[in-house]
Amino acid sequence: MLKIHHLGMSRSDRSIWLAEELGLKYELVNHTRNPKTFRSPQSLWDVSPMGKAPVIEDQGQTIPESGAIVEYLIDNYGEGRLRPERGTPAHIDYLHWMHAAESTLMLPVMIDMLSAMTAADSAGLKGFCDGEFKTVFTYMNQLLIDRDYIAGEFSGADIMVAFPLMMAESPMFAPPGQEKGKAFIAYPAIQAYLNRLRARPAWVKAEAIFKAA
Ligand SMILES: N[C@@H](CCC(=O)N[C@@H](CS)C(=O)NCC(=O)O)C(=O)O
Repeated sequence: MLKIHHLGMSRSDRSIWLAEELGLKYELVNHTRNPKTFRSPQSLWDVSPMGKAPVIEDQGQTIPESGAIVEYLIDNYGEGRLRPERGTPAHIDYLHWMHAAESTLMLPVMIDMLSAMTAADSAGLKGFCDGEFKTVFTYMNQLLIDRDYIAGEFSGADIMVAFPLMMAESPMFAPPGQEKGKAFIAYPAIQAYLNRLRARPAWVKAEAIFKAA
């Protein structure tokens, strides 16, 4: 059976949410962060080559990296669901956002978070993050005025982009010109999109699972 290794407050939320969207049977294995360093415990290093969450085990294979896991589960168990048809513009959007989620979108979120956590903030870093937030949020907001989901229909790309967007909503962040915890006041289409995602039954179920873990 599919095994999902979960670390609290981590990208492994994506794997659980996707498994719920696809109606997959899986075993959840919980790992607890070191309370002082917030890093992975040895138990996760024992299964994950770089000690990172998420990681899954399926059919004798160990698969790390949340984007790879999302693509693997959809390719193998999606039966055509959660992925636009290849050769269509929607499929290009799907690939774009599947990969932008952990790069263009996640980079300023991570820098901002690490700056706050380590008190290593600087005007240069803040200027970089603010510019990146403005670029990516403005573009996403524009796209989401005309579509309900980031590649048209709901897909794995939404599961990927939701995580950094939800991180940016955290009270730790204050993207350009906004109060902390109110990241999307100036981007109402993104806010409406997050509300739509949070109303999905599979999200509601997954959120209860990873909060209880
Ligand atoms: N790009 C990777 C990032 C993996 C990653 O950094 N995971 C974090 C949790 S979100 C982690 O395992 N942190 C604990 C540690 O590095 O010790 C992915 O998307 O899977």
